[in-house]
Amino acid sequence: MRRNWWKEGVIYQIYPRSFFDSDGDGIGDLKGIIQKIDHIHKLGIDIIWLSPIYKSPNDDNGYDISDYYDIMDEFGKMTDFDVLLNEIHKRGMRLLMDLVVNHTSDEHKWFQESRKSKDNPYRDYYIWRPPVNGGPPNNWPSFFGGNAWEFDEETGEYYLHLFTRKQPDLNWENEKVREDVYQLMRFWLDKGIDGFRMDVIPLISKRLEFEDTNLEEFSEIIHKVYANGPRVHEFLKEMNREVLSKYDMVSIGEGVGISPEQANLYVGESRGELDMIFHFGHMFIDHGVNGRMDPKPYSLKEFFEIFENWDKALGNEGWGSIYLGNHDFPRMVSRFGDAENYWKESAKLLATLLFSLKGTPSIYQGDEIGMTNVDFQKIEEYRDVELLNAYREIQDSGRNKQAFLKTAQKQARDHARTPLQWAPLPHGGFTTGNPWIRANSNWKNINVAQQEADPTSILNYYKEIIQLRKMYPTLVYGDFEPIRIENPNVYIFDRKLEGETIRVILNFSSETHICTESILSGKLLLCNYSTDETMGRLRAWEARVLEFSQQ
Ligand code: TEU
Repeated sequence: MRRNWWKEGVIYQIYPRSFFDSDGDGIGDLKGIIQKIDHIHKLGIDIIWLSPIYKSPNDDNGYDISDYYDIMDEFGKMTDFDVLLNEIHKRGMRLLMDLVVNHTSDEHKWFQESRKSKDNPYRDYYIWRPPVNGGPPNNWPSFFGGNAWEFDEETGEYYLHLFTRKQPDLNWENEKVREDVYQLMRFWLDKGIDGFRMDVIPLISKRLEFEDTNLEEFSEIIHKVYANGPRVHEFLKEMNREVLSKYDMVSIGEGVGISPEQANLYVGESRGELDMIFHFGHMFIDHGVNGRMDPKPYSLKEFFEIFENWDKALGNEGWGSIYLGNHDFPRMVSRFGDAENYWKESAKLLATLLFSLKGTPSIYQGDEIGMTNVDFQKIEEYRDVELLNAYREIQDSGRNKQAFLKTAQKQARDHARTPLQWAPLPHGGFTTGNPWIRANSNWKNINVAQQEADPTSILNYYKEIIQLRKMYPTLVYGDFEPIRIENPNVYIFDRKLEGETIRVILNFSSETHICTESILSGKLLLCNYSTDETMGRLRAWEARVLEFSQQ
């Protein structure tokens, strides 16, 4: 398998709106990132993934782009971007931008033109269809509620929007669209960025018959109807030929809707398409038939098996990214750990999993200090269009709003979007103004400043385990070999490379576990408890990393 900087590096995702506000308007901005760049560098980060900063009306917080060639007003100017890129490169780090080209904003000039008339030169930049039986062309559901078609009075036709009605899908069948996309990619690559995270890229090729779907489960609809369309690989090969192959860069596909079996069609080294994939198996694990707001239980066995299936599927041919949180999901320590009873131990254990599985680790802003889900009590505190649309559907259908709000307290995307907590100051020191979204009330106890000063903090554990990963190529390139034991709450696996074995032992529970001596032998490299354990027991949420001498 080829060795690459993007396999050895660690990714840190910035959601600029909530990162740091430098001018007191309550919204994070580029100057704020510049001011805090050393927080990221000191963590040991190599690659920064920056969520969209392009001009946008923010219907979906920047994932609805109205001008790919300019910076969103609230975030600053292009000159600020140039300074940020230089500061990142000066520190030996790299920058990935978020490429959102499955759709644009309806305020993009292409769509403004497209909707003017059926013979407008931009008409075919988007997907228009006449009414069928006086209604939408089919029954496809939008990711964000309602039908995926919006009627436009001007020309009496519907346009497709898999997300909000302000995010019309681009028509990738039109080679002028593809050319314009490649052009904007070159613009940013020529400015010196180091790659793209490609938003919902498996959705760009549509099944043009636009037949009704009879599938119930939303994740099935994504997999079988929206993703992996007939020309998706043709388009990605063309993108690679026209753009990606001409730069020293990395391309990471947001792999929504891809199954393990399909992974290497996108990221196989010989495929000439993308380099890496963010897969969704574990992130959709508790999504019921109707998605995130219809949660279902799952077992740790299922959770671990997802990572094993993806590792097997990628093999030595492809490469994945390992993540447990981003701007679309609840906070990882609240979702997969025990934030109430074992906040510090479980946050560190999850970090140990994240940095020792095979694949490029990607951490999300605030997870390095164990930020938790937010304590919103009423719908007015939420900001996410996905949640607010769903709430409106609940209201219109007369369903139970309290039950919905209770589910939102576990499942909403806004949990990841509250202001990053920098200091024990109002709003966590994120802004001197009123934040666009309320800060978590626990900013006094959970913040960067406090944890920098505490050698046993989650922040300092992240620094240690990132350093460990850099010291041991076995943690990057080593084969991943799970070890089965009868206790379903304890996960053990080896990473093996050239005779060296690193063993990771994780107790995903508050129960003490008696480990057989052999499992625990080896040189202790890292443990998430500050006092060592001599009795061969694994304490609640204990993580241990051991090295076995060269065999
Ligand atoms: O996300 C697509 C996606 O799959 C997730 O949004 C998730 O499926 C969704 O939240 C359903 O629960 C990407 C971006 O990461 C997200 O922020 C955007 O809202 C979306 O695409 C549209 O651009």
